[in-house]
Amino acid sequence: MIKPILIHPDPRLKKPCAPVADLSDDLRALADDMLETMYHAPGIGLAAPQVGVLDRLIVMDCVKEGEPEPVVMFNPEVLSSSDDLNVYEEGCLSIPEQYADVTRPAAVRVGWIDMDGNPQEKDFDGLWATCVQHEIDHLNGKLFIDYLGPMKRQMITRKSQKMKREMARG
Ligand code: K1U
Ligand code: ZN
Repeated sequence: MIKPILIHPDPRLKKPCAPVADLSDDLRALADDMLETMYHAPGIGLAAPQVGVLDRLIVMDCVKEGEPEPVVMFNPEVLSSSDDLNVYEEGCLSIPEQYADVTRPAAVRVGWIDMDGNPQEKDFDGLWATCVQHEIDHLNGKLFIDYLGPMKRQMITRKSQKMKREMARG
């Protein structure tokens, strides 16, 4: 089922999310719904707070062409980060049509719990590294605009607020 995506500003996008204690069928169904919502948007990632659920769950698929590679992560954690940095012009499904350069570590090692409840660890680079950091930020109530200066952040917030009002009017 495709879920509505919250649009910034929304207090639920600023709250830290709770770790998932037990993997239930409801949480697995939520992960499936989030993947469907992400592909429909379309996007390359989605975090549970973006659909109003304050649990530590993200989904991603950064493959641009060919076979899809959906990834579901419960309780994802950055275990280590490279010293070298990468700049990418990021967007966010919760801040429609706004983009800005964000600098982040170019590569990260991430640990998480998979759909079967098994612990996983993997190194990510390129777009996958940017995306997984963006999604984990969502779980900590942080948006990509929080990396920008106050003027640019305020300008994007005003545009997003306007877009949100227009979308509500239909
Ligand atoms: O978390 C989100 O809001 C999803 C976001 C993820 C992201 C994008 C860019 C850099 C870091 C993280 C998006 O998916 S925005 C849409 C997007 O990037 C895209 C849409 C269609 C095709 C390709 C990319
Ligand atoms: Zn986002």
